[in-house]
Amino acid sequence: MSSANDWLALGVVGMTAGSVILALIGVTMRKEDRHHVYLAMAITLIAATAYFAMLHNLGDIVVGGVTVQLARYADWVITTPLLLISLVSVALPSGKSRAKMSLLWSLVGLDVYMILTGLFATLVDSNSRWYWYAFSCVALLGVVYMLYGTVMKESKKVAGKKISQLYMYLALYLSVLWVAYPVVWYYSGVGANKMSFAAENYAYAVLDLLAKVGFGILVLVSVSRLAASAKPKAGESSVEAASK
Ligand code: RET
Repeated sequence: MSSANDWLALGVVGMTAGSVILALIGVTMRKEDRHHVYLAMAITLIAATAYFAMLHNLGDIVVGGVTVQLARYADWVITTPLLLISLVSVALPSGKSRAKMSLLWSLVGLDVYMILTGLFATLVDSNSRWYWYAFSCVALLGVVYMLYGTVMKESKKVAGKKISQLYMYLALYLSVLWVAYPVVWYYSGVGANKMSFAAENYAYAVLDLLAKVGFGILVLVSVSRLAASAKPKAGESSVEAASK
């Protein structure tokens, strides 16, 4: 395996197989917890179609001699907010946190800004691209800061130790992976151009699979464990039960 198309095909197969795995875990879960499954599957199914588009060069454009895959940014602008919603739905049980919606929308706003400024950095064919890159990186730092600061504080306050600890592990997993994206971008053809197109596609495919399928499995398995230990009542979600 070495060409970009091989890695894009891996993306299609991995995201599709990942969706099936998430569904299989999902059928073993309580119906009160299934919203976690639908969100996780929406993320992997959207990515599967984005990889399908990229495999067929749909949305590919050339900027300064370098191929840019617009389908990647279309995928990210939809799925990264969904990933944040998935994370926050573990941190803050609904009905308990008054701050939940404003925290969520601030995170989503910052995140969309991060992807759009990253897209501008990719489209601008001059050195000013590095300003857009810097704006995007600052937004990523803002997202990470909010996850460890405001959201963590609120989670400790309304959801207790068990949930806020689980949230911390999930946030750590997510942020370590997310920080690797600008590093790949930096070395790729649109950045410092020290990486081949195939290597760029390999790196993004591996990161995307870990950030979407890996993260989804982690969330579903964690919520299933809560269901076993927290003894939720009928109609009550396991996160809610565990946050008493
Ligand atoms: C770009 C380039 C500009 C600088 C920054 C970036 C960040 C991208 C991120 C993407 C995350 C994608 C995920 C996909 C899931 O599968 C746009 C690469 C900061 C953080 C999690």
